[in-house]
Amino acid sequence: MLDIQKIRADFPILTQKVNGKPLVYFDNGATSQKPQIVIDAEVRYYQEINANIHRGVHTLSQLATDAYEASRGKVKEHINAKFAHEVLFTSGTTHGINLVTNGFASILKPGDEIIVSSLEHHSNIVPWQMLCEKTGATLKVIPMNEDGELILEAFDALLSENTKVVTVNHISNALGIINPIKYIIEKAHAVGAAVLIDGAQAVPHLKPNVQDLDCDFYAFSGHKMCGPTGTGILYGKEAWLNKLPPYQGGGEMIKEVTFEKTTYADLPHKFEAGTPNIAGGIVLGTAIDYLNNIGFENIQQYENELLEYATKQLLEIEGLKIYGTGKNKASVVSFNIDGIHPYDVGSIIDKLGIAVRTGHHCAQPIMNFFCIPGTIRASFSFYNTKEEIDSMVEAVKKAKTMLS
Ligand code: 7TS
Repeated sequence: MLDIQKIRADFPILTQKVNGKPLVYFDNGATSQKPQIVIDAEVRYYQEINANIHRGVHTLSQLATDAYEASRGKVKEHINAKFAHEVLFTSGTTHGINLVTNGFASILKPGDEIIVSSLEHHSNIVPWQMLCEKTGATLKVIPMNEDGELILEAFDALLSENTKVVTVNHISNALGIINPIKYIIEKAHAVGAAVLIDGAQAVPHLKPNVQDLDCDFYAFSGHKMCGPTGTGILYGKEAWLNKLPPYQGGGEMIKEVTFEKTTYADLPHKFEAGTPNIAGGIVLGTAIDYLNNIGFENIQQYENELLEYATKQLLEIEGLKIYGTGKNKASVVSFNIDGIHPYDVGSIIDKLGIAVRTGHHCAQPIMNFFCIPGTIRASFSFYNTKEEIDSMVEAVKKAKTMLS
């Protein structure tokens, strides 16, 4: 059992008032809040060891380098990667995906096929479309059903020897559906395709085990898991990272530079050109420790309770429809009220201190599928409470009355 009040005390922002009302923060899918320990670690880095990494013999540079590499090691353990050099620091999921699509530009050719799912965030659609434009490869889409679940028979039918890459999110940001990625990875590998999993929405809720999943790439953002913005990780299997060309050229990613020829550094540095977000990378490790101390099993169990409670309370509102009714879900509720624009509900409940996201959630194809302009999305974290859900439900009822 989690002591939620004790956990909430770790998050200074949660005591804020917004528009004169206690903040109810249900926009965790967009970014999570940060515990004091993470904020302190960021300050401490600049107060005590700020220096550039991997380049100085001086003590501070060594301390900063050690802390940065220790954090890489922590991430390696956390996701159960085989080697620390399979863990690349990025600025976030978007960066990680673009690093991979850029690499595949030199591998794919016309006639090759890339399979994405209909549940993707734009950042796992657009880079693949750009890659298709560059290479002449074709994009195929796994369809979904009315519950927001991927249709696996249709996925099976899309697979062929032309399939070179399959990419899906672990958890859908717009609907909260947890995808059967193990099945997808196995099937994709059977035709020799590489698999990238977009784990942006998964890592706040669960601990991915990349070796057990056997995915080729797993991308996520630090800011959605209590870490700083501008941090992220791309896990890639060693063989793939060796095969892909570098993403950006610059300092730190080279072995030797002459005007005739440059040779590239070994992993992971080959993909880490320039001065990275050093503080962020270090503090991401602090955030991971924080979450592991709470325990992902505890987090999941509690968030499931919140999900069930919110779903039940919201469905008591007449005319309210939830999108993403599949069985396997994370703590996200996406909904609309009959005849009312989601933006109007979002604006009114914001005045009551309640932060939800409204709109297409960077997943326009999902909205097109349901023929809606967007949804109201409440995404819960382990620091949220049932009382906060009650406040949201009351606020939504008020908004409904005002707008009907
Ligand atoms: N993939 C998924 C599944 C996401 O939910 C997001 C961000 C991204 C990729 C991109 O992550 P970034 O850190 O590189 O921006 N999702 C959301 C969201 O649902 N609301 O705001 C951002």
